[in-house]
Amino acid sequence: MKKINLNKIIKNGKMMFLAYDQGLEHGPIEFKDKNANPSYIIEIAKKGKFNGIIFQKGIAEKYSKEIKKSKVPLIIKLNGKTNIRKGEPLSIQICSVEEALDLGAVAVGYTIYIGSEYEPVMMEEFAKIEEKAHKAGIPVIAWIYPRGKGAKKRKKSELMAYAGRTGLEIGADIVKLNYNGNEKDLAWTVKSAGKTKVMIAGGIKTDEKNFLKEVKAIIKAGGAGIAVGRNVWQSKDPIELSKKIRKVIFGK
Ligand code: FBP
Repeated sequence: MKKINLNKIIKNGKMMFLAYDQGLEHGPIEFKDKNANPSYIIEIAKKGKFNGIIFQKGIAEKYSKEIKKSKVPLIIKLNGKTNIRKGEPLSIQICSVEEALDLGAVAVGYTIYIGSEYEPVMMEEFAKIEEKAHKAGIPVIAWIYPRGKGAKKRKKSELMAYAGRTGLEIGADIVKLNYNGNEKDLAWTVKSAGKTKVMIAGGIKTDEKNFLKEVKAIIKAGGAGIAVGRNVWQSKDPIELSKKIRKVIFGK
């Protein structure tokens, strides 16, 4: 087993990634003019000094020149889905570890909906991805979102910690979670995740002040950072906001 190289995407134990897979997950409804263009997002990632940019394989391939030029580390999401299909959540693999490596990815990501009827399908795919990625020496990020029938009627705080622990148990280097807004619950989640780093998703666009307050709370509770999308690229001044986020996470 090769040593897993986290240094390309983590600095001093912290991380700040720009997520841009919402075009598939939610559709172009999330975009307005400029931010529909991946080149604009790459520019934000570069000028905003993000430690990683998260794309699906299509954008990684079509904009490979711009990504390489920006020198922002590329993270490829290996599964995905639209929000058109209804029913129990399932996100199936659409890109292999080999293809991601060929496209220049320094880490790969995969979503698991724990609690879904399809959880075993995603667990199995993740296991194969984790094995391949770790053999190649690259980190694996697990988006772990409790959803579907099984997750209903369960406490959000309990599920958040369960998601963190799941990340550790299945071999994820970083687990990406939705924050329930409670610092104590997050501190317990971080503890439950052990040596797997806990990163928080940005969520829908909110007021800048509130967002920065939340990032502060996340870091205080022991979170390693965020993978933010809409709050940054839907902002009027994404670079300025990125600088502020950076200051909260890295202190400079
Ligand atoms: P945002 O910061 O825009 O919320 O992005 C984080 C993210 O995890 C994306 O990677 C993904 O496309 C989206 O949220 C998933 O959204 P949903 O919670 O609706 O499945």
